[in-house]
Amino acid sequence: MTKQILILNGPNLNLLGKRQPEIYGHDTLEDVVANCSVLAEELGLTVTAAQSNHEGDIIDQIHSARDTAAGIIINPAAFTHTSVAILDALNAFDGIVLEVHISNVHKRESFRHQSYVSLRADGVIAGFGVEGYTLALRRMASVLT
Ligand code: DHK
Repeated sequence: MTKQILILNGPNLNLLGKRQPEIYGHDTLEDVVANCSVLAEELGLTVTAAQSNHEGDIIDQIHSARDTAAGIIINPAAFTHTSVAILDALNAFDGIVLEVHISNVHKRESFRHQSYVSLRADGVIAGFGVEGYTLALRRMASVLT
């Protein structure tokens, strides 16, 4: 059985490729998931992906991952900076957690410099564009396989 990785994206990332492309680029979330699925096969991993604009749905996805996934690659988007509830859910997950931000949040408004999720994340990638997701997947493979 290959190890499963959940790629979990938060609010507004369903608009990736259309929303503020000068910040988030032109690739869509479907492109990101397709690239990760191809790479996962090369790396001997399996990928599942979910996106939600709702905090509770993201928490439910993390709870489900407790029984199914060895790792979570999460871009909580704006919830990064606000959600103690997502931090608590991730603290109830035993696998590897990698936090991805497409933009360099540290170069942006000061409210984006704070991340609750970073208190749990095993690693953080920011500012590498959507390539951050495949970099995180490669890191998952080196840690898990
Ligand atoms: C995406 C968002 O939607 C923002 O709310 C975050 C993050 C940054 C990103 O860079 O992927 O502040």
